[in-house]
Amino acid sequence: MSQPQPLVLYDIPYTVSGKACSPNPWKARLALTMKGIPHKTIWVEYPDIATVCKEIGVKSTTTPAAIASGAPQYTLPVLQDHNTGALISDSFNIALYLDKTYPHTIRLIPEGTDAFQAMCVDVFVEKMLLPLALIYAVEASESLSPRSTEYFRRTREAAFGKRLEELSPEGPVRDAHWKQCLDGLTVVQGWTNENRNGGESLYIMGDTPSFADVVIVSILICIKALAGAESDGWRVLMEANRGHWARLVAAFDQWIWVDEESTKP
Ligand SMILES: N[C@@H](CCC(=O)N[C@@H](CS)C(=O)NCC(=O)O)C(=O)O
Repeated sequence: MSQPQPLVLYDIPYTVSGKACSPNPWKARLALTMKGIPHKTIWVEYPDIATVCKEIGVKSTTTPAAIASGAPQYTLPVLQDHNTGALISDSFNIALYLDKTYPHTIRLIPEGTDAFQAMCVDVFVEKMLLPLALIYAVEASESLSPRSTEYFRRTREAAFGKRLEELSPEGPVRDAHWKQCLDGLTVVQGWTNENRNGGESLYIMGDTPSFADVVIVSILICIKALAGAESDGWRVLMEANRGHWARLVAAFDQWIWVDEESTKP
């Protein structure tokens, strides 16, 4: 029998330490590290994503922007499994695939929770990712290669109809974004504590981590990389809800690593 081959994760290179700083690819990366599945990374610059996806023949994904424009949208992460021939786009689909194909490892989407987990993805985007993406849009664009910076700025400014600097200027607008994010986190923690009848619960599903927690941790660790561990923003997030999110990130620490020797695009 031939040796199992490492899976291949397509991700976007940032200039931050460890290179990985994109929340959606991080969801797939954490899914792989939590399951202990050997993998390597192919790094793809933003303007090359569509070309690479078409070349390897992966399906386009849908995003709100894609639905609005009607154009097919190609996004990362993409996962390629040479052991089975599978080629999958969309982080949720990747988690489903890994659960099905590698069942003797942590299950990310426990039996019967597909709808709940999918709902969590959407709710967390609205409650915390969107305000944080606005607050950190400039830092995100400046943490890419020059080609990707130009692409990121051009596409995001076209989508929002504003310069990145105008999305969350310091003052009342930025304060409102922080309030939206922190209020959102408080609501999510309240739901989590329903597991203990109002007492402290670390994971959305109680005792075991699942994809819903992966979504939150992926967003948080990107903010840490963009803003810096010493930044006020990171401190605010880690102190929120009496350190709940700091405890969640600490619990995931064992799985937060990047295979730095990975393949070039
Ligand atoms: N629903 C997809 C969304 C993926 C997504 O939006 N990825 C972004 C990077 S975080 C991307 O590849 N964008 C491509 C572009 O902006 O052209 C998933 O969960 O994987």
